[in-house]
Amino acid sequence: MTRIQIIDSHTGGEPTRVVISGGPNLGGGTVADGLRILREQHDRFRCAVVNEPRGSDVLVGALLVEPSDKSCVAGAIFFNNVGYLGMCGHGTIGLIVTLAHLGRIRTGEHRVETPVGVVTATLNQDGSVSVTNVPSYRKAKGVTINVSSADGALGTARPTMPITGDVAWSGNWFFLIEQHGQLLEPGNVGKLAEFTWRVRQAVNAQGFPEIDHIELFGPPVSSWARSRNFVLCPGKAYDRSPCGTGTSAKLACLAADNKLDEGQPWVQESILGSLFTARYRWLDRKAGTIEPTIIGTAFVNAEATLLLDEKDPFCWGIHP
Ligand code: PYC
Repeated sequence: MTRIQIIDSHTGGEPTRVVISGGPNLGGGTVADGLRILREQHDRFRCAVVNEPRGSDVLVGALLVEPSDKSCVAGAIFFNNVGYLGMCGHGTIGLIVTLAHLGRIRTGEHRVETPVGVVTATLNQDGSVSVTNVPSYRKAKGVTINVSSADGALGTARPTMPITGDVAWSGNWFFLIEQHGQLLEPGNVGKLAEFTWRVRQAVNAQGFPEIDHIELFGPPVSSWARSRNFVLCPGKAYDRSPCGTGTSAKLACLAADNKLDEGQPWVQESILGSLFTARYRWLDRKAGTIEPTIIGTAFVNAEATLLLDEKDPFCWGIHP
């Protein structure tokens, strides 16, 4: 019987499962090397931790590993129901609150090594966490793709509609859309997931195979917020939080369009109404590269040990 010790939390409704012990040996190199070994040699571990019957499509895992950069308090590899993330904003907030829960860190600044670089997370006095993300930028503005329509008569070519968005990097790849004709309401998440999945297929097929997240924007409900979003994650689940990397990507686009000044707050509302406050500083104005900081709150909601019994036919999870 293999035992895996976990701590669950949620950040604005989006769950994070931190694996604190029982993970595979990843060789002791950089966290980027560790991700490669985990993906190539131990992918069933990812599946066992986050997929059914122990998890669900929406769960994001964070495997705590030894950082190669000794200025870091921890290394983290983030993963989901279908694969791995470069960075995860809500997951880093959950990880920091989990480390504090374990008594491993106190309030103040902590560095975390991720596969795409070191991020800085500050556990604030009020319990919130500020995450300064990896350098972020907009790669392409106003990209128009042809998205197939949901319905089409059987046996006929499906009609398509043009959708325009921006492509940005913020630790993951995003396609960000302002004009989409969709209602961003919790009761509409099924339709939104279906629409954004078709967008993802189109944008991947039409020149951007690397894009793994699709983000829609609309008017907020909260008077504090500047915008509401809906973010489709790579495995078809939607982000319950405003998405840390998605909000970073939004800031990169706002900065590039001169729509938000350096240091000014941007409050991003999720489809559920949870909020992140974000700011950026320019790293290279000419190249359009920013350093985003996202502030959010997480709550620990479970401490558990996962049991992996090889006799169990679903010991290594149910593959989607
Ligand atoms: O907060 O960056 C994020 C994130 C990515 C996927 C789910 N959450």
